[in-house]
Amino acid sequence: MSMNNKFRLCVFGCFAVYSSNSLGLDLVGAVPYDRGIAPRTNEQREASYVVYDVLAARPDVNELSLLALTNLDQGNEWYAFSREMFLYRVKFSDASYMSALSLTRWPTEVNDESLGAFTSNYSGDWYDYGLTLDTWVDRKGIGCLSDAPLRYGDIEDDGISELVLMLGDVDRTLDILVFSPEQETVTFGMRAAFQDSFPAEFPDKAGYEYVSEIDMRSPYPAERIYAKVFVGEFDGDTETTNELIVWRKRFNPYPVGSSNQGFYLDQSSFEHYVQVDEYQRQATDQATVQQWLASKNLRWPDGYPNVSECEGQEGELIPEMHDPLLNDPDVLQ
Ligand SMILES: [Ca+2]
Ligand SMILES: [Ca+2]
Repeated sequence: MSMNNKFRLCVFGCFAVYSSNSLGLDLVGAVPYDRGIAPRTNEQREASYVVYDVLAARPDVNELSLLALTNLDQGNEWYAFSREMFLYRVKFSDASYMSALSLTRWPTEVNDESLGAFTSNYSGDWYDYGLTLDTWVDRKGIGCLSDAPLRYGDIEDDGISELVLMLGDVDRTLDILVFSPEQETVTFGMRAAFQDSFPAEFPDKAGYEYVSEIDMRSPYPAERIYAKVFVGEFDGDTETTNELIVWRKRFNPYPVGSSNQGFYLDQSSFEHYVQVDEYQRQATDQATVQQWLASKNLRWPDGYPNVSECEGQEGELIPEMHDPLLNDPDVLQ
């Protein structure tokens, strides 16, 4: 992530530039497998055919589920991402298959018990909370970020590019994964959003104006959980150059009969990560981490993801993550 207050995205090889008043990851979209509609260079076009043919020749690959590919604008190795959550690596020069990685949620986040309330629901395991990529016509992904699921960029400005995956199960979840080609592994992952919130059909019976999708008449209250990531030097230790702060918020609905409408902030979390091989959570206490953000005047809207890519909404703050209905002064400008 650069500090130049620019948000740059190139979803279809088009290098659109969105200005933003906040920090943003400088990411470029991969070349989509869209039958050649989006503009691309001759090299990208040729590589898309070569990679497709290499993968189609393998019985263990469903080439029809390929979504996008990139070589991170350098070199001979191309990465192709499939809807089935595989990241394939193919060498262009001799059309050779190199590897496949089945992507999962980041174990460091999943296994951190202190984050359970921020990354999953409590109303039962009624759908898969793994990685899913799904968009419906009437339920676009959060900020429409998962419309361009494979991107790349140098997130820490350390001269080495990473792949960044934006994976959403319609508007229920948004997971962000960082894959290091150098280390051949996922180095960071974050459940940026978990939403399960619908207006109750029978609020008096449910006890809440907003309830879980599991059953509109059920007593399960809605859940809205968001996370933002900040990149920079925070701890004053020049040995640790690649640092991340993750700021999470969990919102619960007010009960029926409350004088307030909408949601209230139930819990927050401030985590400090330092890259060793992958990013590792530090023991830094949360008040200190919160103070680091405050001392740099970094606010909730500054954290990534922040800017919507939905049609007609481009460059605006993602509405769900900055919603007045959350009754939280942090999430507003
Ligand atoms: Ca980097
Ligand atoms: Ca440091």
